Amino acid sequence: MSDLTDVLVPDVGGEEVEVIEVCVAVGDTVEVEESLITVESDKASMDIPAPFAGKIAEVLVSVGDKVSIDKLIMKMSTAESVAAAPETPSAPAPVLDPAPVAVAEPAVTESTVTENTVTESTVTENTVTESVQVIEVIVPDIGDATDVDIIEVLVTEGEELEEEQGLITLETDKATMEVPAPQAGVVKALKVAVGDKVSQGSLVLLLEVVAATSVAEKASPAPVAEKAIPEPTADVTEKVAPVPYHPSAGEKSKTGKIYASPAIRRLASEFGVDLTLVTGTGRKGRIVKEDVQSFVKYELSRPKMTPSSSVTQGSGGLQVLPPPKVDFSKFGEVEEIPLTRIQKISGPNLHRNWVTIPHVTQFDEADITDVEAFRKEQNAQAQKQKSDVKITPLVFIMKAAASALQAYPVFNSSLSESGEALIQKKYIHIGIAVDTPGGLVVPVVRDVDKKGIVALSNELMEISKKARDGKLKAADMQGSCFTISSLGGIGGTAFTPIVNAPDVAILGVSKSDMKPKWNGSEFIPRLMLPLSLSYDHRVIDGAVAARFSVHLAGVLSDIRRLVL
Ligand code: CAO
Repeated sequence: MSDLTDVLVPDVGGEEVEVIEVCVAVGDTVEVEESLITVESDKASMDIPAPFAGKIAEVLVSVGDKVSIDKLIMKMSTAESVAAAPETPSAPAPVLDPAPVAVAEPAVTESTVTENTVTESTVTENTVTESVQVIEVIVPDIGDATDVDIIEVLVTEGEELEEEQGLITLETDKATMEVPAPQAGVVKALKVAVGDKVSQGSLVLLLEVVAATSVAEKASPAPVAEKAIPEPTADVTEKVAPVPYHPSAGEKSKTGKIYASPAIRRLASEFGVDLTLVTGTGRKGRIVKEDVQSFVKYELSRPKMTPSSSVTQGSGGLQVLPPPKVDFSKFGEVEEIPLTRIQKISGPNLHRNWVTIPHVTQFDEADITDVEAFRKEQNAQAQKQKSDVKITPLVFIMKAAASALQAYPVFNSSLSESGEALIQKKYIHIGIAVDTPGGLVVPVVRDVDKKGIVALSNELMEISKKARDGKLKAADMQGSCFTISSLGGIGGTAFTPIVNAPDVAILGVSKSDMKPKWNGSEFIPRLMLPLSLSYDHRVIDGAVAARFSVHLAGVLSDIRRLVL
């Protein structure tokens, strides 16, 4: 057919590339430079744009095809070419990202562009002429407002603009609005600055635009210094809120591929946006600039919630930086080991507790010399009686904690959901942190205040075994009022445990150590147990925490108070 022009793949670097998107369909009308297909090599993705404005007559490639230079991809027609054009293959210049590739560009010899003049440029195809024009962009109808402040100039001289890209932001006492580019082009001269006052008709800038015209159109010269009046993008009667991004807006690509031009990919990479998370609102789910912008706005304003970060604070609240991306293999051999199921569950909980509870840790020591002597005696007797019961320091600490919880009930409370009341518990159930091969779990020993040392020792042995065998049920880990994390069997002098919400406090226990203590006349050796009491400072005051700690240490130091 004589009215159709072949569209060929331009020089894409001498290699075969894959078609990852066909952006048009038969019957579509396209503008010059509008993307026809997007191709991707292992180095770059690039758009193959329309060499002229026209209609798509045939599409000869599909997604997944491999193409290279001079491959016929489409046939196009223009209204003008129907009458005048001989068929000549066209090789449009692709838009490349990131590395430019030599392209067989149509020769464009741009002549001087001056303000308010029209300059003709080259014939690029046998059928199409491109003319470079400079147009004046003026402030559109902005209602009754006059002398409106420019609060932002969004472009610079020489900048290449897309159609509808914001140029300036105006602010009246009623509204803010953006004046967008009426068409794509290059800013030749900016005529305004921040702080200027403008009204309808004020000159904003001179924009150099390229217009495709047919040979026939060329005969009648384009008007000198066209005035381009953009539509303002905001209602002037109201302050405009930022465009909210809605994750379900637009279409997701059905193939799972990202449909975005190199310019959009570049923009996304500048902002660190993962395009797989962006929903495209363009044709066939194509991601356009506004999609990236609204995604960024949405991400900045929304509460953060990721598998490793359970922080959920409202807008303007806590923001958590993403972890740094490091390729460790650059520095030596590595192996990726998945987190255990327990770690995946407990990690986000620990993180939430760490960042949402204002922690304070009170350190203290308890003299357990007498208790330790008693414990050893009990264990020796049990051995003689061939009993399996083994008493560790932990059960005494549990009993002492139960006594302190009774003496200072605020430690035996939880904040209500509203955060405006305390739920005071009348029972004393204590969670015990147990180290298992799969990770940390916290089974709960109930009614600690009502149980004796031997019963508690049995129960502790039982739940520790169940925990290590992975046999704990969900109910075994619910209902704690207070938690104890004992690292005393391992070592260390102190640590700062994380409060186990909804508890309001946790006791960390480190390894006891024999220390010289002054008894008023001499130093005597005493076995001292380090205690680290972390508490939620929203609920517990420092003075109460110190008293709780002193009470706890006092009970642990006095065997009579413990067994009573
Ligand atoms: N000071 C000195 N010795 C201590 C001690 C202390 N504070 N606490 C325990 N010991 C001794 C015990 O007496 C025992 O010694 P013997 O075998 O000579 O009698 C030995 O250390 C081992 O005790 P244990 O750890 O088996 O028993 P436990 O009752 O003290 O603790 C349990 C039980 C389940 C709490 C513990 O095994 C455990 O898992 N601790 C780790 C908790 C944890 O990981 N916390 C961190 C949470 S944050 O990540």
